[in-house]
Amino acid sequence: MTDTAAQTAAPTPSKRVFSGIQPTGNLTLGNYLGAIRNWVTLQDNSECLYCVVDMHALTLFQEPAALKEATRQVAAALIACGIDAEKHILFNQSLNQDHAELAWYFNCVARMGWLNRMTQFKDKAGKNRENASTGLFVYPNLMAADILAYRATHVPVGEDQKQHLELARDIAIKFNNDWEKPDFFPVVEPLILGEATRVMSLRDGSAKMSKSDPSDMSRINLTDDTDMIAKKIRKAKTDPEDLPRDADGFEGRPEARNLVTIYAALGNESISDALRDVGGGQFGAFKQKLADRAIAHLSPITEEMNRLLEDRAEIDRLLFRGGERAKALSAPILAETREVLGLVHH
Ligand code: AQP
Repeated sequence: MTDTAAQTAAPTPSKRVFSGIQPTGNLTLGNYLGAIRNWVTLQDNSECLYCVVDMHALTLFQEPAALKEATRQVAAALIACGIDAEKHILFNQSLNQDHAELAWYFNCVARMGWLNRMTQFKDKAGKNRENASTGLFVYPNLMAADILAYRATHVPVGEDQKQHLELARDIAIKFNNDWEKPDFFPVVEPLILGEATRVMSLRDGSAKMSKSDPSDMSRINLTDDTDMIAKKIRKAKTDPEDLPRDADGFEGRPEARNLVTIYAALGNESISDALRDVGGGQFGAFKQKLADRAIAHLSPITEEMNRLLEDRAEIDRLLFRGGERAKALSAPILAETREVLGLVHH
């Protein structure tokens, strides 16, 4: 393409949604309630791009065959949950290299001090910071690029991603200011929706439910069968008291709060409504109700996911088509960005 005018990006719709998920293992109930369920709802009134962020996964070592398999599994899970890959765009990140290019420009915009404050880097790098990959450190710059390559305006995420989205806002503002292009990149809005914005581990109410937690009993996977779901809920950590009658009674009881929050979110009700039903009862009976609700909700998803996984080539084709459509949206935005930065590109 030699004509930059022809590359001018079409006006972005007033609401364009982007969000991503790492193929680092089986999706969990936390991913589902904190993010994916909201992704599905947003499809009704917005243009949406959903991305399996395989390049983000590489910030920690991934065995190649497992990464490929997890990418297909996550794509199948998203479709099974209700993501419409025809009406909207579903793809894996590495299919569109514009993310990586824009991330480099953002590496030159974001400040060391901003990244040094990121709590997820501290959590994931642990005590051995010197040995963490540089990719893990600049992860939030790639995340900002994922979003801003499409000038997306809204990003549905769980509570844990709030700090990264603030950084994406700071990058957009600094870019627009430094190159004196007000509104070049939108200042994105996080959408943190629903009752279960931070689902906690079933073994420890103070730790986030996470797909890479070494203990499988800490989480419910979207691939778990009904017996496994029931077993994990039965064995979930609790305390010796009965359930409280109102939310104030959760003080100092993170496990009770977590299980009731999951119960409420699965039933599409508020925590106070859920407590009207189960408050004051014993954990044994409550856990049975929770297991019934979780199984009723998740079994159809698991079934559909397994059906889709019978044809992995079709999943690959679908992701590839999504990648082409994503690229068509980002290419003109990247062309404009190069022009703003002063890169010769004709
Ligand atoms: N426990 C959770 N409760 C609510 N929301 C959650 N999310 C993740 N865990 C919870 C949301 O799911 C989306 C995708 O997350 P991700 O895969 O990009 O990475 P993550 O946040 O680091 O999730 P995990 O499961 O903990 O992955 P690993 O173990 O690989 O680090 C995001 O919107 C996230 O907020």
